[in-house]
Amino acid sequence: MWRFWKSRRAEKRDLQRPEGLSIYGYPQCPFCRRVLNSASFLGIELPLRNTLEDPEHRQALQDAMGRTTVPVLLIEGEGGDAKWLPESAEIVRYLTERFRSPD
Ligand SMILES: N[C@@H](CCC(=O)N[C@@H](CS)C(=O)NCC(=O)O)C(=O)O
Repeated sequence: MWRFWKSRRAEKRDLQRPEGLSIYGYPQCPFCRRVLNSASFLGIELPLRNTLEDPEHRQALQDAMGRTTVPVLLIEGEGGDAKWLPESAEIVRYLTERFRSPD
């Protein structure tokens, strides 16, 4: 299992980049890493909007959530609607339900 996980991470080419999903957070945050690792395990790569390095991302998060706690998954729909999903466990649950391959 570990080897498989590592190889999926290494093979960036194989990772899908789903439209309309991005993660607000930063790599030093363990909860963010948990989400990014789960995404990688599921075979997807999410753009990271780094709230430590980019004041615009931090401000966007503050405006949307009223706070800057990370990680938060931004889910943007085709019609321009946006849903902000906080809490690493909830984000992992959402990604797993959406991207888990059928057994
Ligand atoms: N229960 C949250 C905890 C998230 C959390 O504590 N994030 C830290 C960074 S690792 C944070 O954003 N702290 C700053 C703040 O809450 O404003 C989760 O699982 O996502």
